[in-house]
Order: sequence, then C-alpha cells, then structure tokens
Amino acid sequence: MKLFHSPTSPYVRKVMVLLKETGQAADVELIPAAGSPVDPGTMPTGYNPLGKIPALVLDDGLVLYDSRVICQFLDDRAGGGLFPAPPLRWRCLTLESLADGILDAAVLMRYESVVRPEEIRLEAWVEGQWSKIRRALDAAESDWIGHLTGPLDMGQVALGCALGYLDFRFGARNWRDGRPSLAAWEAELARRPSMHATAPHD
Ligand code: GSF
Repeated sequence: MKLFHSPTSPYVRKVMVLLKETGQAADVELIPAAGSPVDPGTMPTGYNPLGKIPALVLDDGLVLYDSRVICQFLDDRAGGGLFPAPPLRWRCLTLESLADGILDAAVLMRYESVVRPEEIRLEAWVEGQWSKIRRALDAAESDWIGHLTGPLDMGQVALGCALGYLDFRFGARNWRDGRPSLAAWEAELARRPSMHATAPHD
C-alpha cells in the first residue's frame, strides 16, 4: 500500500499512529506530498480529486480517503480494536469528529497566516476559528475525561494528534491553561511510542 504523507499533517499522523499501534507500519510505503488550496504542489490530485492528504492507495489500485475512512479500513484489516463495538463506538466516533473539527479550524487558521496575503487577512474570522477550538477543548475537559481514561481508541488518538498540532503551530495560545485534566491526559498519551515517533516536525 502507498500512503501520501507529510510529517506536518495531523490527519496523516492519525493514520501513522494507527499503523504503529496495530503493527502495520511496514506494510505501507510513504510518498511525500506537499501543497495548499492555492497551490496543490505535489498533492495527489490524480488519486484524491480534493488534493488532500492522507490518501491511501491499496495494492489492487483502490484509493481511500479521508483519514477517517483510512483509519477504519486499516483497523479492520488488522483487527486492531481501535473502533470499539456499539454503543461505545458512537462515543469514539464523536470524539474523533470533535478532534477533526479542532484540526479543521486550526488548519484554516494556519492557511490564513501562511497562504493569504497579510493585507486581506480577516482577524475576526481567525478568532472565530479559535473560538471553535476553545469550546471544543473546554468540552474535552468537562465532558470527555472519563472516556479518555478508558481503553485506547481512535477518538483518543485523533484528540492526541489535534493537541499535538496546537502545540506545533499555535503553542503561544497555551491550550493547557485552565484545562489541567486534559493536559495531564495528553502528557500520558504523548509517552506512547506511536505518538512519540510521529510528533510533527517541519
Ligand atoms: C482533511 C485532510 C486535510 O485537510 C482528513 O483526511 O481527515 N478531512 C480530511 N489535509 C491537509 C493537510 S494538513 O494540513 O493535514 C491538506 O491536504 N490540505 C491541502 C488542501 O488543499 O486543503
């Protein structure tokens, strides 16, 4: 299998963590890809018309995207158990959606600062994205700690990748402030070899 990959992409990181947690890392060849909505660069537009990564090309030529579909496929392939049976499954998937929503907002903020020329940036729009992230983090602190301290699942992996991305790109916003339980949980998760080995870098 071939995985279109970047070491800075938090969505790719979700897939990489799952591959390591389920013992499948050696089954995937990593293909570097980089680009943005303004310049697709080396993004795999021929495989994923959306021009986004991750995209996974299977040995029979079938292409899977996005990260949620890829993660479910790979977990199923290995019997990894990172998507628990219902009813817990719905909590797991909702947590993954919360984490992906944090990432969607954070990536839009990132594009606003590195892709959009300074004179046409809209500060209120950037802060609106951060408000989504702030509310999601507050919900994680107040509603999700019980779930987070249960057996590892894909929702937890996704949230760990989202928090890692906030540290990587928006460290000055100090997401840990006022969220001690979430901070303690993240510190513990970050010690897992799968998280440590996939920490983002430029
Ligand atoms: C999001 C992928 C994505 O936005 C998923 O896989 O879960 N819902 C999708 N990936 C970014 C790279 S990154 O910031 O992780 C991407 O491919 N951006 C290029 C673009 O044109 O938006």
